[in-house]
Amino acid sequence: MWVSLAAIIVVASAIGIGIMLAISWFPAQGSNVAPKIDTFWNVLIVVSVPIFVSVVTMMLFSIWRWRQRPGEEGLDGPPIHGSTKLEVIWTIIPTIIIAALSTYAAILLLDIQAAPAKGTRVVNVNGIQFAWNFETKTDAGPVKSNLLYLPVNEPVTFDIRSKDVIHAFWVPAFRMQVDAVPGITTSYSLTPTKVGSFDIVCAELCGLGHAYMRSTVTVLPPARYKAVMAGLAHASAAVGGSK
Ligand SMILES: [Cu+2]
Repeated sequence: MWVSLAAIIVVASAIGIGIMLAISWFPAQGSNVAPKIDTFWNVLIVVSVPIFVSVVTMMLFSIWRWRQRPGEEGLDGPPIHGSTKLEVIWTIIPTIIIAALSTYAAILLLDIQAAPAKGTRVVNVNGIQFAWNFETKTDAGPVKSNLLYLPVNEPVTFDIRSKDVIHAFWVPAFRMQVDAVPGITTSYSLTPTKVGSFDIVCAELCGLGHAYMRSTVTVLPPARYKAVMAGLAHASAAVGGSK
């Protein structure tokens, strides 16, 4: 009986892991951080699916095997006084799993939060109910815009601020997210690795217009980026000058 149960758990876990890994959970990887985050996610799947399958299998088996049959309504099971051995096992195994995953997560976090190299491009990200705006310095002058542009394969640091309530600056394709908190500057750095347009989303419920607090980041080849930024710098200067 225990052998068949173990076999069911092994087979169902393998199927479950296969299905979960086959699902594409996230948008295309758009930054150097994305593969690391996705690998971490896959590790979590491989570790957690067998636990889920084991618990559900044992629960269903117990319900079936030790269910109350007609005529047993008044009966009670034999008294149980606990099992030290079992309790030690079910404390130690989860402790090891949690400690290992936490260590992996901490190492990964330190890695993706490593200080940016000096001279890294800085984009000031400002959250406001209910929009994002972006400020950056370029060779052609300062640029202010509601759409974000970045050159591909060049590291960038986002300095994130809020003018009112707490927002969160999230580009799902980049995988990174941090709160925009009034009064302080939060930041993260990454390198966009894929040319294209990606969603920017506010990931912190910030009021009635939260769902509309979206923008787009367009990652461009460096030469194209330069041309676009020159045009925007011109426009920004014109707007500034007309005040
Ligand atoms: Cu918001």
